[in-house]
Amino acid sequence: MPDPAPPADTLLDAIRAVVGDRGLLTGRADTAAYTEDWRRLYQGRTAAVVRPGSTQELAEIVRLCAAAGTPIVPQGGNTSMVGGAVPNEDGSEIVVSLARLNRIRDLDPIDMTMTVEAGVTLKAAQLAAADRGCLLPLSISSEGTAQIGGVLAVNAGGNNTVRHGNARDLVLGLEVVLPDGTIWNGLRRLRKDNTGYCLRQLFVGSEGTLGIITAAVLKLVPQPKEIEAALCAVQTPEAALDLFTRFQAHDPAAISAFELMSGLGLSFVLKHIPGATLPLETAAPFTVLVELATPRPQAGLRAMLEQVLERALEDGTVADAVIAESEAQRASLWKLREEHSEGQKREGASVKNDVSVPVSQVPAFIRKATAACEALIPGVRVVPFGHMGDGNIHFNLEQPVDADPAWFLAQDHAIMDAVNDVVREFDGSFSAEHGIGRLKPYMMPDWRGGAELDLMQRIKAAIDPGGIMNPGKVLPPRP
Ligand code: 2HG
Ligand code: ZN
Repeated sequence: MPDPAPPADTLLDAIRAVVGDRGLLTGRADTAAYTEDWRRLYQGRTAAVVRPGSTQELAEIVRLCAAAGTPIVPQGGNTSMVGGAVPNEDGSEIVVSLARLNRIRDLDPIDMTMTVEAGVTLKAAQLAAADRGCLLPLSISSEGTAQIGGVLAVNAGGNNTVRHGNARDLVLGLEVVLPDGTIWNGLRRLRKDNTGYCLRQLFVGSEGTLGIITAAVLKLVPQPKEIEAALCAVQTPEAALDLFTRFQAHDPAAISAFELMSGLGLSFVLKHIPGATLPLETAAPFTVLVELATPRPQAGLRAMLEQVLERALEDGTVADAVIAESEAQRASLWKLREEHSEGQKREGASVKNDVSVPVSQVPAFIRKATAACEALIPGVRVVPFGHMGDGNIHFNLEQPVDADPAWFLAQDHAIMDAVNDVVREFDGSFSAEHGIGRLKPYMMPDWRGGAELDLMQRIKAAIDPGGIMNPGKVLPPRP
């Protein structure tokens, strides 16, 4: 069991000897930013934030903590939606920030791979790939802050899953510091490598509970030669699905994103985010942002987009549409989608449900879950949005106007349970891309109980027998 007492001064002295003064933050003012999540739902405490400058330094730190029984909370950009990267309140846990492991070790446009350290932001990795004529096909709203280590630790999904899969689909190799301080160097960049258990996939999605990812080999793809984006107003989620199937019928491989926004979510963005403007005549109950991309030159994407939209406008499936005429316009359409979390945050307190259902069931799910939540909390404002093309909807609930935010947040389990009951009816998942963190371990027995959870607990006990890696995250306490 990890030690619940604050780390001893002798441990902190030993850590300082490894990372130096610049690698160790101890004062409350210096550590504050690392102890709470961006929504301020969790406010933890820590005696120290360690910022190692190399994998070797990190391994030494982990060895020291393992010997002392001191728990470690690994942290990247601290953008977790589920409190996965913040320490608990008793001050016993040390935060390890990966931010200084920020080198791109290698990028090979022939192998189409890049080897990136954990602290590189996703945006920086994308730009480095683009610089060499490649695309790192993973895009999430927080990519300017989120770091590769955290992105892999939660198996982030994002906007391009419909085309390129989730983070785990892009990982060829990993370097990990294990809970006893051993460095596992699995940084292979092979497309084929059947050599026993696929260990890298065990760490991807484990949210720092089995070890700390320090570097990864990521797959790249050719940069698109044509990209087209359009914003389409629709009356219903059914119409959005209809539009999706029309693009699928033309060329499913060309759809790089198909994002849904509710009128309410969009109104929060327009109200709270400076510079956000709606290039459509009127706001609709739902809006789709569709993006098509292809690495083939002269593939005729624009013609295809126009053809599908003309037909949909004619038959009323789409009420209004605008096609981006420049990179700047495409970016401004994406801003409307990517600022949803921020717009919602500025509007008030919200309860988030990061769920997935089969794509074909998204409209029915939205209708049923909306009815369930409105019956549960009169006046609640339902804000479903997200990655419709892969079935991942952020079924978020905004506090009723004028309600007390604390009162509303105290209903979070009741709200999440009501939504999850509907998710279950549609054979969906209660956690699509944000992970389990601190928010959802209590759901695990219900959803993944029996053999599955038992196996997870046994894997955890085998790899981290001292229980020092990100305790309290992902897995519920053993009965
Ligand atoms: C997104 O898709 C993120 O923008 C955040 O996954 C979703 O705020 C949310 O619920
Ligand atoms: Zn998302």
